[in-house]
Amino acid sequence: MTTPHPMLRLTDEVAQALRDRTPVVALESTIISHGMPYPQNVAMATEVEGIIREHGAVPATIAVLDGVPRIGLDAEGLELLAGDGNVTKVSVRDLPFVVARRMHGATTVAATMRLAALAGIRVFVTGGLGGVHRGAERTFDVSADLTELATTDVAVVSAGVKSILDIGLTLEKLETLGVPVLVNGSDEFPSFYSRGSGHGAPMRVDSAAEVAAVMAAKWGLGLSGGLVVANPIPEADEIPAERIGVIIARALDDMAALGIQGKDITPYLLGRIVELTEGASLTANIALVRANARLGAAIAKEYAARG
Ligand code: PSU
Ligand code: MN
Repeated sequence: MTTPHPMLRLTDEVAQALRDRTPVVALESTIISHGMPYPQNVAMATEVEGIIREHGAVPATIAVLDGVPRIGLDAEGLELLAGDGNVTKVSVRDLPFVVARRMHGATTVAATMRLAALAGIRVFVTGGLGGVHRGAERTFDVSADLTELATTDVAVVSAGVKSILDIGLTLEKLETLGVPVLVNGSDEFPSFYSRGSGHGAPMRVDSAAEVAAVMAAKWGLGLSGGLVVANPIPEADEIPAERIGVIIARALDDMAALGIQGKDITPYLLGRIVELTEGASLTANIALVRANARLGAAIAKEYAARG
């Protein structure tokens, strides 16, 4: 293990785990501050940390507090991110500014990957990835999550990407960037609320051990960068594609009418979908994060066991 970067602050639990080579799983914080309403967001964050511990790994929720990148948060830190409406959404381009200004920031997939890698963490669990937005040929709106996956050595477990994005273009971009896209236990790439998307799985795996083997092969060959591990939502929690499709179309129309742009797009759409489904989307979202936490802990254990 390399020594964690001096600008990071690790909790004792995470620092100890990294020294002992106990499996560690990183978690992002934009999903808490901008992805779900309060207080379900803090309940979800706390529960997911518990699931990771139950499955033999140490959780490290990542955020920036008072300008300090934190690897692992206590209950107070989680509450602050969940309840304070003024926490900034921080992707990679925002990190220097938020650190220099000593602000609080909730990290996206991209920024969380970067900080996790700096700390020496290789497995990261979230809900959904950012990607290529619909209409990107006009707006150029492609999430920095994709460019980060091209360069930073972290495996990211998600339930795929929401169809607020252009899933086909997102998969094309990941191919161009050389990012392996593994789908756990399915021949179809999942679309967050639904197990299918109409797009085939670029690569199928059926166990955490197989994922760990692909991670080891990739980095062993000197192929730097991340991996997408897409874990379809459990069947019992799925929202049928037709039903959520109508809701997403309506949310996109509402967004256009309000003229929302740039980094506010994803948080607006996530919030609007919760409103339009009267909370049903939130229940599904929490269920899929739980499932991802179980898979992520298992992958971290398998990867650690390879030595
Ligand atoms: N998609 C989701 N839930 C989320 C996000 C995306 O289904 O919470 C968050 C993640 O933090 C992701 C970020 O990294 O939104 C992407 O934002 P943007 O599209 O602005 O890059
Ligand atoms: Mn964007």
